[in-house]
Amino acid sequence: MRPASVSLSDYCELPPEEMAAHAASFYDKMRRRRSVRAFSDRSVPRGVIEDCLCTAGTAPSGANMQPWHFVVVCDPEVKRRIREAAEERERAFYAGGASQEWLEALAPLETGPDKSFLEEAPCLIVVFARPYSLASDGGKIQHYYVSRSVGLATGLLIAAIHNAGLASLPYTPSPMGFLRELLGRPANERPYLVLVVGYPAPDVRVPALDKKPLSEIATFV
Ligand code: IYR
Repeated sequence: MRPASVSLSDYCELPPEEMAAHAASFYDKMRRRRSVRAFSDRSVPRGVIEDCLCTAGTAPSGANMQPWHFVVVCDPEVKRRIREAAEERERAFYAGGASQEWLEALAPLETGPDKSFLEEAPCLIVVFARPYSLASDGGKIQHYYVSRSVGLATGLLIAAIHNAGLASLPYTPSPMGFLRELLGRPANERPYLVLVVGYPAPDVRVPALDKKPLSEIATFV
């Protein structure tokens, strides 16, 4: 039998200067992360992706239900089908499905219906949320705070991919229900986001965007 609780033996306190150095160097690493929309076709090591997914799986979740599932797509034919279906939806989005206000907000990103990165990138990690799971007797087990939990896991995944020296793009076709059918996923899974992963294309450019300063994103009480 597993014990109900164990000691916090993995916790490691750092002396204040080391703590400050760790915090600063992690920030320095993370502030260099950029979403890219053009990838090289070089393949990525499967073991690296597996470790990054394990990192994602360490995320906290409502009642520790871990309501996520990650489908890693490297097969060129499946990537082609995802691109085709996504571009069909994007054409409708850019041709009037999206409000004028939304399109104006997107303008600085210079996005459009062409999603060639879905085929170029070596690896698409399709993140699914599981609102419930099924017990062995077929009964539904409710999950809690599902989208918050999956968001936390996805954030860790993005950080892990960046930490490994790979680039990513969080991509959300709208609507994205087609991913469930296309990937043959069960009824208790909802597509959440596609994380496009690979090496950036050699000549890639990214929008000149700034992050808000600390004074705008935080208030100390
Ligand atoms: N899914 C579209 C639109 C889009 C929406 C948001 I919010 C973005 O931050 C970026 C794009 C697309 O990928 O083009």
